[in-house]
Amino acid sequence: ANLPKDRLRLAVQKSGRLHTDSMDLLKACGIKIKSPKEKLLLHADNFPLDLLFVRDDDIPQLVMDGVCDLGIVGQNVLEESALERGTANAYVSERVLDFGGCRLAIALPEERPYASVKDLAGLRIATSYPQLTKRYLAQQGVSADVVTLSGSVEIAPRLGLADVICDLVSSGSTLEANKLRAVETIFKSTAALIRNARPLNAEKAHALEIILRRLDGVQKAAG
Ligand code: PRT
Ligand code: ZN
Repeated sequence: ANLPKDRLRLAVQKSGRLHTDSMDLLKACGIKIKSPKEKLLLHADNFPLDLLFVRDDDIPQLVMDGVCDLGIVGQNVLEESALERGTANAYVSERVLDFGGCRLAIALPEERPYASVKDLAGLRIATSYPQLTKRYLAQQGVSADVVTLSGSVEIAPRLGLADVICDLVSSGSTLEANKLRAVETIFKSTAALIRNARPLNAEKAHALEIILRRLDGVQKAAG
C-alpha cells in the first residue's frame, strides 16, 4: 500500500559462517524475509529493506561503491578490503555485532622455536589477508615474504609453500589438527553492520534509525 518507495539495500553473506546469524538478527529486529538463498535479491515484506545475497568478500566493495546502502560483514574482510582499496574510508561502521567472532593470528609448526616477532624475519608467511599481514609486519619492523592463498592456508607449511601462516582462528581446532600453534594475534574481529559513507536521503535515514533502535534492543537483550 503506502510503503516508502525508497528501500534500503543490505548486502548479506549468501551462505557461510555469517549467513544464519545475519538472518536471525534481522528476524529478531522484526523484519520478515521469505525463503532466503533462492534469489539474489529479496524484499522484506514488512519493512522498506531489500537484501542482496553475495560472497562476503564482495560486501565491502558493494557498500563502499554505493551499490548497497548497508552490509553485514566481518571486520577482517572489511579492513583487508579498505587497505587494498587504499583510499579514505568510504564506509561508516554503524554497529559492531555480537557474532562472527575470531582473530587473525600468526601460527607456526609446533616444533619451530619462537621467542618474539623478530623470529619471523625472512620467513614465508601464507595468508588470505596479505594487507593486514603486511601492515602488521611493517608495524613490527619485520621483513618477511607474504604468500597470498585464497584458502586452505593451514596446509601451506606441510606443502612447503610457506614456513608459517597468518589465518583466522576461532576454536583453535584447525590449528591443532594441523600441528600449528598461534604465537601472535594481529587483528580481532566480529561481524559489523556498515553503511556507505555518503548521507542517506531522509526516507532511508529514517528506516535505518528504526533498524538501529531495534538492533540495539536485541543486542542489549542478548548481551
Ligand atoms: O563464500 P564466502 O566467500 O561468502 O565465505 P567464506 O568461505 O569466505 O567465509 P566464511 O563463511 O568461512 O567466514 C565468513 C566470516 O566469518 C569470516 O570472514 C570471519 O569474519 C568469520 N569467522 C569467524 C571465521 C571464523 N570464525 C573461522 N574460524 N571465518 C573463518 N574461519 C575459518 C578459519 O579460516 C580456519 O580455516 O575456520 C578455521 C578455523 O576455525 P577453528 O574453529 O578451527 O579455529
Ligand atoms: Zn569469502
